[in-house]
Amino acid sequence: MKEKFNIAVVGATGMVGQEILKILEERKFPVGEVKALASERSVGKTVDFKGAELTVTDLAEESFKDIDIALFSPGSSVSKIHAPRAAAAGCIVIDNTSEFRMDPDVPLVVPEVNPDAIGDYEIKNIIANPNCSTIQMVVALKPIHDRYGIKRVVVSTYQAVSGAGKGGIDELSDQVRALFNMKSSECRAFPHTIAFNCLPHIDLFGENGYTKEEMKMVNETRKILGDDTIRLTATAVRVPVFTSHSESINIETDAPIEPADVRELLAASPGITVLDDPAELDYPMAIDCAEEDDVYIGRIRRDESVDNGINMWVVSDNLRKGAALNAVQIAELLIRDYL
Ligand code: NAP
Ligand code: 3JM
Repeated sequence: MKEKFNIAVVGATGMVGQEILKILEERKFPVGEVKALASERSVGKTVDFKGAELTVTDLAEESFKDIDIALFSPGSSVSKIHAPRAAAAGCIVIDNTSEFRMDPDVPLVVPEVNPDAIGDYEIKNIIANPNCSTIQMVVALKPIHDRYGIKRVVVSTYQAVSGAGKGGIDELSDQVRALFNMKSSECRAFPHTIAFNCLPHIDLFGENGYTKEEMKMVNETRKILGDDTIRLTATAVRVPVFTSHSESINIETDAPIEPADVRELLAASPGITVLDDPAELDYPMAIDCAEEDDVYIGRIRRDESVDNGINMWVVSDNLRKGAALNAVQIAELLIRDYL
């Protein structure tokens, strides 16, 4: 293994890019040169890394020269053009957008679930990071699928505004301030007022009546678990929370399933903390999971309406495990096992 790797962070001024820089530093990723890239709007700005300031540049022909790994989060239309360019220049791209996730030649990876898929990175030199809501769900589903066989999943999400980037965070805080001052508030990042509201609408609607966000959960889960037979239906809801997505997940299994066994199984599984003591009012909550790495699971209980069923509540920091941390974990496995 090389001792140090040159890294480019594309979208370095954004919510995900900022978190990537923080996590590379926290986890002591063996970095050589680190390049911060964003749009023309940010040229000349600086971002912090390891106590120093990196000057932001925009994407150019030579941006990826001598870069080993490029972590992309600039939005799907930008990744579509620039990720293949970076890959052609010889660097390995880990892309956070939805652009390449369903490409059969691009591995879609959650390290706790399907780490071996990384081995296919060489086909296109691109590895895709799943959607934030998919990641925390599959971390919870994988141990249950392996032991009991999952037949069907019904999931409803309660997604934080930071999932919509800087614009989402600004919109919630601006609207809360405006409403308290009895002023009208604008909607830019979201289709309706998000302050003191819930919007059953994330990303665009498709012809089947589902949103793209909901269909990402269906299709990505099947690809990551390598099982096209799992039936899954999702409702994705934006809620006025800054950080962490919460999910209510109902699972029907082939084999009989007991809540106490599931608690034990999940507590022993990688990347999961079980927090499930209703008598003590202990269950995962968005504000407690912010800035944490694990997927937190509680409210584990029998679904009394079917023979083999379980309900649970799954919460994780959408910018960390849901995006930046998962991407850096992929990079860690890549350098450990393949480079
Ligand atoms: P954000 O806070 O709005 O940041 C967007 C970033 O992209 C900024 O750094 C921005 O630079 C940069 N950018 C925009 N247009 C660009 C261009 N033409 N060329 C180069 N850079 C450009 O959004 P975010 O929350 O960080 O999310 C960014 C993307 O990551 C999303 O669009 C989504 O595709 C993906 N995402 C993935 C996950 C996941 O993997 N699970 C989760 C959340 C988001 P400026 O500051 O210069 O505008
Ligand atoms: C999370 O540019 C875009 O279309 C980005 C939309 C977006 C995505 C996506 O589709 O890549 C915003 C927030 C995601 C995601 O992780 O799927």
